[in-house]
Amino acid sequence: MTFVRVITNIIVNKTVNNTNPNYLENITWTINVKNLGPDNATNVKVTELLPDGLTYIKHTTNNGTYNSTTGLWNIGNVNVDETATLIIITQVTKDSHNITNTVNVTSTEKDWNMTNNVYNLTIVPNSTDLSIKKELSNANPYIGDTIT
Ligand SMILES: [Ca+2]
Repeated sequence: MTFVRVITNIIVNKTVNNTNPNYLENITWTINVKNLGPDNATNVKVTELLPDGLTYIKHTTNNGTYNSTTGLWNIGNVNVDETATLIIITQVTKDSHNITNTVNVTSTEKDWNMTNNVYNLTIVPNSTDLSIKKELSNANPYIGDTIT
């Protein structure tokens, strides 16, 4: 009598359409989860909790449901060579600080390679320092003064 052990290799990755956005700009995150096998995966769950500085706007997915409050993307089954995609649009609500967005994936089956189950992506928003403050020729103008 032998037991056949079910083994999968789920991988997750993430891209963003702009790693150097402006303050209050909307940016689009794309998260892909793929099953490299050899077996099908069930109860696949992804944690994609938006960090401070990213405000949720909307999302779409081809598989499962995403809850922006809990950050849980509940995919369910991912068969071998299938890819599930989640696209999230966020607004950048923090400037001058790096923002790291982490995602990780789990499944019921044993994943023989856990190193590709987590993906971090960091964006660097532009500073909102108003250049006009720095470039005023006269920082304390009087009424009638000409400021260049
Ligand atoms: Ca894996």
